[in-house]
Amino acid sequence: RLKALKMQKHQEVIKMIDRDCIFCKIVKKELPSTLVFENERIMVFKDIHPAAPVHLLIIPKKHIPTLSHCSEDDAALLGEMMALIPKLAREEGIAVSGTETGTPQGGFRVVVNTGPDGKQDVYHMHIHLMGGPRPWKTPN
Ligand code: DGP
Repeated sequence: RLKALKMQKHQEVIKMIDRDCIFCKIVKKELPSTLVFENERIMVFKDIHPAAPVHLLIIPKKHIPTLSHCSEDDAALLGEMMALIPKLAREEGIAVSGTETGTPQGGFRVVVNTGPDGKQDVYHMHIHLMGGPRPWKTPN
């Protein structure tokens, strides 16, 4: 029964896939990516054009075009994506340390480019996690 339920969920996810979306193809593993984390709802992989020493993309498996298309119904998914960041940051060696002593070190930026004015290029919603020692490439 649990297996049937899981299959049904899987079918629902598949139905939501946009055939021409490159990130959907990464989700389906039709395109390769350097995978960092995956569960039933989320994938994390390395950006092919890194703007910082560490540059990861955190994406929902279901096709959501932009953050502007999200609603309260997506709060749990967005929260789960955001809550992954501290763990990813520790694993990638970019977590903030030293706040207790007054000399913080490390750190990162979290960016969600949204729509043309937000300079979004790939219309499958994603969170950029960028970090590592400066300097970085200048952002647009
Ligand atoms: P944005 O401009 O916010 O839509 O960012 C899209 C990012 O996705 C950009 O930094 C480059 C990255 N990207 C585009 N195509 C691919 C791909 O096929 N694989 C990977 N790993 N990253 C990609």
